[in-house]
Amino acid sequence: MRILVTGGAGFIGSTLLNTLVPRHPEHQFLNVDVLTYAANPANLAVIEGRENYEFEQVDITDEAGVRSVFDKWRPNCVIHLAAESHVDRSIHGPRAFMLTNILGTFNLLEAARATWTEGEGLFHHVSTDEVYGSLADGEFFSEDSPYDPSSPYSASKASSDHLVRSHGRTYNMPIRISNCSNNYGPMQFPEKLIPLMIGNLLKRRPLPVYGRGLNVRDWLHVSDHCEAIWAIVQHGTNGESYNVGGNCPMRNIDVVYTLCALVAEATGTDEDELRSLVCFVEDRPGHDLRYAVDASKIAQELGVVPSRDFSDGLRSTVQWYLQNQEWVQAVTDGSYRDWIEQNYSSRATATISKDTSKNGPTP
Ligand code: NAD
Ligand code: TDX
Repeated sequence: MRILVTGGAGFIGSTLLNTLVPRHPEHQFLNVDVLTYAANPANLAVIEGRENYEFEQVDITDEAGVRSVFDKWRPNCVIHLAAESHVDRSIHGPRAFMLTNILGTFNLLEAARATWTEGEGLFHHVSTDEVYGSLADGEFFSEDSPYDPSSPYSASKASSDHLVRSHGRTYNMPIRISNCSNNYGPMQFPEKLIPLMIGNLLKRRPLPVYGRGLNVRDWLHVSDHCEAIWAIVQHGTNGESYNVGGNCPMRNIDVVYTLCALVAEATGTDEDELRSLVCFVEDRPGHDLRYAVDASKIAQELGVVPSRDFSDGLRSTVQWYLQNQEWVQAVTDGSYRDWIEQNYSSRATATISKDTSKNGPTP
C-alpha cells in the first residue's frame, strides 16, 4: 500500500508511524503535516531516513496543496489524524478547529475522490468518542449512539465524521471511521491532563483540576489505539465505524491521585506532599461529565482488545517523562520549535503557558 498519514508529527500520528514504518517495509508511508505547535519532529527521529518513509509539510486547509500531494504521490490509503485536538484551545479560538478539522477533512476527501476511481482506495478517519456528548452513570457509547457534541472541538470532529460518511454513501468511497477515547502515553503534548500533571508534579507546582474533578474519561494507551487503527485499516468493513476504548472509565481526581502515587514511588517523595498540590479551579465551559466506550464491536469483529492495563501503562508513562526530561524541557521552553523554524516554515509557535498552575494552559 501507499499510505498517506496526516498529522504524523503529532502525539498519536508519530506513535503510529514509529510502529508501522519499521514493521511494514512492504508499505510506503507519507507523513503530511503542517507542523503546528502540537507537532514535534523529534518524535519521529527513529524512522527518519527509512526508505519507506517520507515527509511533506502541507496544510490540509490548502486545497491546491492537498491536491498536489495526491497527484504526485498517488496514495491508495489515507489514515487521517491531522486535527486541532485540544478542547480548551477550541473554547478560546474555535476558528482553527473549523478550518482544519472540517475544511481540511473535506479537502482530503475531495482529493481522494479525484484520484481514485469509484470503489477504489481506503480513507480511514481517526475520530473521537467526544462526538457522542456526555453520558449518565452506567451508560456506554455504542456506534449507534446519537451525535451530541458539546465543545467546538467535538462539534468540528462530529462534522468531519459526517463528511467522511457522506463521501462513502454518495460517491461509493471506501471509508472507515474510528471513535476513540482519551489516549495517554509518551510524547503527548503537555497541555493534556496526564502529561501536564506529571510535569507539574515533578516541579512541585499546583495541579489544576477542573470543577470538583468528578468528570469521567475512559483511558487507553496510545499504542493500543494505534494497533486498533491498523486492525481497522487491514480487516475492517467499508462504511463502518468502530468505537475504540480502554474499558477504563476513571474520575479525573482519581487519575491525578494515581499520578501522585506513581511520581512519589518513582522519585522517593512523600505522596501526601504531592497530593496537597491539587487545587480545584474553575470548570471548563461545556465540560462533558462522563465518557465511557462500549468497544465490543471491534473486539468481536476484529479481535482488538486493549493490551495494556491502565496502572502499568501509567507507571511506564511516568517513567518515560522522568527519563526524557530533555524532551519535556524543549517542549516547555519552546526550543523544540528551533529545528522546525530552521528547516521548515512554522505555522504556529505557541508553547504551553508559563503559568499552567491555576487555569491550565493558556491557548
Ligand atoms: P495532536 O494535536 O498531538 O497532533 C495533531 C497533528 O496534526 C500535529 O502534528 C499538527 O501539526 C497536525 N495538524 C494540525 N493542523 C493541521 C493542518 N491544518 N494541516 C496539516 N497538519 C495539521 O493530536 P493527537 O492527540 O495526536 O490526535 C490525533 C487525532 O486523533 C486527532 O484527529 C484527534 O481528534 C484524534 N483523537 C485524539 C485522542 C486523544 O486522546 N489525543 C483521542 C481520540 C481521537
Ligand atoms: O488542566 C486540566 N485539568 C483538568 O481537570 C486539563 C488540561 C484537563 N482537565 C480535565 C478535563 C477533562 O475532563 O481532564 C480531562 C481530560 O482533559 P484533556 O486531557 O484536555 O482531554 P479531553 O478534553 O478529555 O480530550 C482528549 O480526549 C479526547 C483529547 O484532547 C481529544 O483530542 C480527544 O478527542
